[in-house]
Amino acid sequence: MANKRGTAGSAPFHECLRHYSVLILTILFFKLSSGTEDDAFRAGQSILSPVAAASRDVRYLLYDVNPPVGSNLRRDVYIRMASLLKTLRKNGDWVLVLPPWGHLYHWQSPDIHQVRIPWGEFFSITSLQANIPVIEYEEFIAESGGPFIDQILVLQSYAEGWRDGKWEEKVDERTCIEKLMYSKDKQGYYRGWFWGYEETRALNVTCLSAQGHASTLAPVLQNNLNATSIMLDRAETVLHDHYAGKDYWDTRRSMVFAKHLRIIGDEFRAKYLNSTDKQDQTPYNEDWTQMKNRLGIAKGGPYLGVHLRRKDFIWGHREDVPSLKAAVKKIRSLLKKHKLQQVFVATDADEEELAKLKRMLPEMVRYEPTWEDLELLKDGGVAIIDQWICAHARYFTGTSVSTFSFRIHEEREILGFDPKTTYNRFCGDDENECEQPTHWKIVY
Ligand SMILES: Nc1nc2c(ncn2[C@@H]2O[C@H](COP(=O)(O)OP(=O)(O)OP(=O)(O)O)[C@@H](O)[C@H]2O)c(=O)[nH]1
Ligand SMILES: *[C@@H]1O[C@H](CO)[C@@H](O)[C@H](O)[C@H]1NC(C)=O
Ligand SMILES: *[C@@H]1O[C@H](CO)[C@@H](O)[C@H](O)[C@H]1NC(C)=O
Ligand SMILES: *[C@@H]1O[C@H](CO)[C@@H](O)[C@H](O)[C@H]1NC(C)=O
Repeated sequence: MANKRGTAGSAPFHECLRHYSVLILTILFFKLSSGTEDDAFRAGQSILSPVAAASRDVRYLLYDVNPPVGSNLRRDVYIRMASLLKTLRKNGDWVLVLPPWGHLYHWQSPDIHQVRIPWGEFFSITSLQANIPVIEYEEFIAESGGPFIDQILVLQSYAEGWRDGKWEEKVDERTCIEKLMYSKDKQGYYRGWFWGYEETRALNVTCLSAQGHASTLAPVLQNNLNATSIMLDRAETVLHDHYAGKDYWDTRRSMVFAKHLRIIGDEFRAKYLNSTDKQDQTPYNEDWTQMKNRLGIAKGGPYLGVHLRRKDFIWGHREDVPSLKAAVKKIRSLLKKHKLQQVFVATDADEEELAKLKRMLPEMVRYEPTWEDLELLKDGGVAIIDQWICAHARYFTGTSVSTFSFRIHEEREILGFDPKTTYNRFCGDDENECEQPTHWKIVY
């Protein structure tokens, strides 16, 4: 299933190139071959793909992040890698391989299989491809000749820190500071965590100290001519080329949620929140390149959207996160202020806190999937549906420095909401200066 979906979404960017190579090869083959058409066909099948791939000279960029990194920060790292890929493509035919989802700390629903999840389950692959050429990992295995990665570069900081406290951009091959998460097998290949694909091996692993923007890595990758496929591990180490610039927003806009998740979110809005794009003035274009909603045009559905991040955010006793009681008080005051009757709550609260919240705020609306829905959508899909519904609310308030809330801000920016209705957060009970989130204005 996963494989089929991935293959169906093959990159239009390199598709024409590939056809071009096939054409040349076919011509070449018929020139050289003196056999019958049947022979030619059979022989052609066996020689075509490796030669075609070689003639195309494609190079693959793979990446992964530190395992504890949550899904919403992973979405941010994708944007950094997309920038790097754009830089690399100025000098070669590079393709980004999407790291399968899975094994995430926060995805705790029991008894459901949550590894080797292709990006197509959460995002629209054709939308991503309208920004940069991307392929799913299984497509990479199929077209690159097997589950082998030529070179892994583990990104790390500099052992000596910043010299003289002066920050500069630099990249150097260095000995590994931490113990490698990869080990050699009997054949001399490197084994490790490759998104749950146990048969994947790497031919070489080295460490790279890097400090700076993603694109500072480009020369290192370009000059490593022996490696067709290069994986950057700990990719979160490098910074955005230009945070919130045009390139950032182009990539962010291309990260369109998978259609089935948007449909479920829209049906929920219509059924429980009296919210439709037409009434709410939140027109959506399937083609993100054609979507440009002026800020302020979106009205949003007649409900308050809330993201209430709990779990580890309260275990650490952070002073910028409210108690449930204070959060409910704030919700009630916002409902009154904005003359809204309904509140949609997205939260990762545990059973105990959820029961408490239900007692204090019995009228709240939540998206609660059945077990069957959950098995199909996974924790990642449910989180996206929560975000989608929050993104369509007339007024939204989130949790301080939660990347989950940040991604909702961006979605609302894309939909064209007045920033006043978006960049809001709960304050901690005893927080003196409750600084509100920054408005990162969309750039087209
Ligand atoms: N369905 C749902 N899941 C949530 C919600 N809030 C948090 N989660 C889950 O918890 C994870 C939170 O981690 P992140 O996505 O990284 O966002 P974050 O809030 O910045 O958390 P950290 O990265 O741990 O600092 C999400 O990916 C979800 O899996 C919510 O409101 N609804
Ligand atoms: C491994 O990669 C490093 C860095 O690119 C290179 O110097 C070294 O020769 C490679 N080793 C092998 C066995 O290919
Ligand atoms: C690339 O491979 C060739 C032959 O396999 C080898 O001689 C050369 O040292 C390699 N270069 C690098 C940078 O690893
Ligand atoms: C739904 O919203 C529309 C206007 O947006 C309103 O006319 C209608 O009465 C609402 N329906 C309910 C059931 O609240």
